[in-house]
Amino acid sequence: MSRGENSRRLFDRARQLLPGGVNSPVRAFGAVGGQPFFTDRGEGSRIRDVDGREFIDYVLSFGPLILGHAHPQVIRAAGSALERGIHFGTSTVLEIELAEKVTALVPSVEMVRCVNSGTEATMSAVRLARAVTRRDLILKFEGCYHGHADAFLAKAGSGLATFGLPASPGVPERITELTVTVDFNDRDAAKEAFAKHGERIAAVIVEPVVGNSGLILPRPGFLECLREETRAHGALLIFDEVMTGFRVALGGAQTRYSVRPDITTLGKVIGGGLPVGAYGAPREIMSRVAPEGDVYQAGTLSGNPVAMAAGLAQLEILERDDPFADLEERGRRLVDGILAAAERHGVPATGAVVGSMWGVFFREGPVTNFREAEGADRELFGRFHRECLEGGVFLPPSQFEACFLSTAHSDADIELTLEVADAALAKVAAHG
Ligand code: KE4
Repeated sequence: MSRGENSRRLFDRARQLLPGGVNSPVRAFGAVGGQPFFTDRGEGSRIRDVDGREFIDYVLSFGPLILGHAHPQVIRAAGSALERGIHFGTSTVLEIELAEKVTALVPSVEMVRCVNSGTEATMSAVRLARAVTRRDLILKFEGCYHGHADAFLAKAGSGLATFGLPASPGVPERITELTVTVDFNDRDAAKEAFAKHGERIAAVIVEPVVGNSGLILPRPGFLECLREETRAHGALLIFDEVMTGFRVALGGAQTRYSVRPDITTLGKVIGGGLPVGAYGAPREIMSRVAPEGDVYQAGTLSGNPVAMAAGLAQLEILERDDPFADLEERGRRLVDGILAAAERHGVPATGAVVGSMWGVFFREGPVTNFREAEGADRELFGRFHRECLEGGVFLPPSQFEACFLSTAHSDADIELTLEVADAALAKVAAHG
């Protein structure tokens, strides 16, 4: 197996031109160590790097590629759109067709606006919620990631339900003072935040299943509590389904958990791997968005026909096949197999599965919020990640990321992955 010389040389070149050598921080493998690799091509459940090494891929571009890499129907759809021109600065029928598919599949969404990233979707959803409610405060949850807009780069204040502090230089304190952060799955904390700030809260924004702390499932009643509290205090409930949309069920987490948000944000799967985000809501809310309404939001390449075609092709296949039960069964086999191996090798571990998302924490379980996720053994996760990579399995390069499955992952892929994970755990356990 090549030692990754070509990736090493490319990374050295990249670091001269791109901050950290990457266009998104997680790709630099800072959380797991080792040499980040450059991918040459992807096919089905696998990717091949520039040194010819092949990996079974559980990152899948951090969610979008639920049908695996280079699915023939997705490639054909995008290629056909491409041959007719890349973008026109006018509308195309593909934008209507994608909107029809999203509104048909996501129960709470009657109208939708496409943008170019999940961050654009969530920042636009917050602006819309502030306009509709004429309030400024946002309530979010520790460990939930909603993209890199200033409002979201807030960490919890000193006391419970106090105003946020900047989580990054360059984010003004007066912006994060408008963001209150409490623990995910903590109903009392959410209720206290409403008791303290209720009449000023424009919206709650939440990942209904957290995929950005590792995978953390909502406790029974938690999402219902957010629905009740927002309704009681005249705030809006935003489900950030950029990751969970079309990943945990065909209609997203709101279908799986039977809780209807006021605004839904989407991304990843709906672009088929091309840059697409979206936000949607009932007509009375979305009609406030320009040019029908007065809430401004725009984007040069929003609704790009090539991206619309790729996303539509994925959604049509998901709607036809509804593969989520099968994906969840494979995820369950993966997690159960890894946990059994961890037990055999004396490594504390806990895990979760929902739809096509799965995850393992190296600590005693369960993990119900970000603080508990932080208690996992991240150094051990880093060694496990590197050993799996050596064995031909690519996991997300951070303990705080969810793992993904695609319809292209075969039973043989699952079996091989469990063999690699067992060997990796034997090595990390021996390392002490
Ligand atoms: P983007 O702006 O990266 O397209 O989407 C932001 C976003 C919003 N909401 C949720 C729930 C998300 O998971 C994301 C982005 N997810 C990360 C994965 N942890 C993207 C990977 C990356 O940052 O490179």
